[in-house]
Amino acid sequence: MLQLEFDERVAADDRVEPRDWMPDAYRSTLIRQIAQHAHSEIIGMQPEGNWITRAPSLKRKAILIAKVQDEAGHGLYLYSAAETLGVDRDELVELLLAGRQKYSSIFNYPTLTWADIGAIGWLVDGAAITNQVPLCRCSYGPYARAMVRICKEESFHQRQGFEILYTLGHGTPGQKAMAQDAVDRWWWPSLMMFGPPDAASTHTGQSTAWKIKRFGNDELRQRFVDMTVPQADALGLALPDDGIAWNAERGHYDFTEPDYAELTAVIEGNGPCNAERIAVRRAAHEDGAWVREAAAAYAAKRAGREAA
Ligand code: BYC
Repeated sequence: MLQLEFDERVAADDRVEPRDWMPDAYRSTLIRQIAQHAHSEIIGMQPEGNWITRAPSLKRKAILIAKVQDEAGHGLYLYSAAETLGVDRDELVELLLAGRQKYSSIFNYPTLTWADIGAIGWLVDGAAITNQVPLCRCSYGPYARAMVRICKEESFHQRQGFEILYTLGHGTPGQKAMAQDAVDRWWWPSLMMFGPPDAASTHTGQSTAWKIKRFGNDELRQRFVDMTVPQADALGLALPDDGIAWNAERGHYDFTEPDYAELTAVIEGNGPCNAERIAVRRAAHEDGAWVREAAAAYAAKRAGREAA
């Protein structure tokens, strides 16, 4: 009976809310995906945060600080959405630090030059928007609602990345070369963000049936390529794939698939920056212990005052 109500709700595109009955596997796959997503936002602050002190002007610095703060905010909405499923944020952070929950592969690559900040905004946030706009229609209400605000902010992030690359691309030959180098390095990892091909994906079938994911990994990757190729033309930068060509029959751009063996290696912890990212996060968590203790002491004192 409960299962039937749940199935009907999903079939009717109604939202599942925290107090509604849901299958255990639906709950656990949501916790897995939302936690991974939250961890990605928080770890994702590192590659860009590394450039706050080196941004080339006060205006660029202020914009980058705002962007990195937005990512922290996204992490908080997502941890809150995960908590509505009965898990604790502390528990999720411990799982991340113990290497038992994942975060996006993309944040295990280094940011070598200022142009990387442009490439992250343009390509990484562009891929994120492509993946996340459909999540605004996810069957689980709190996740879907969190995604609405996140996507609005990601659109601004993508635009600022485009603008950085446009400026560099129309600057000196050295600046243009720096922009091209960043695009060359971030293109393939950005394609990998969408996950393995559907044929090799563990969760896509069930997650799309439950309307957690609205589309498979391959369809979203294709959408991203279709959106990005004309933008690269507008930037005057090349995408590092000779296989990109308009296919009139399919109505899409053909492109070369990324190296999925590299994706697997990065997911398994063997990317260029995996160890550094987790070490920095662990240190930040330990450094922040006094804030959590002070907040807990304040809450206990307040609760005591209210009870008196
Ligand atoms: N990286 O069956 P599949 C951002 C894992 S933050 C790492 O297709 P699923 C931003 C996958 O988890 C961007 N792991 O899985 C922040 C699974 O392993 P488990 C983050 C990956 O869940 C700051 C296994 O491989 N976005 O935008 O159906 C600055 C098999 O995959 C990856 C999100 O998290 C990967 N790339 O689909 C700027 C969006 N790909 O869990 C920007 C929400 C796959 O069985 N998440 N895996 O151990 C999703 O949409 C989906 O979870 C995915 C994967 C499409 C990522």
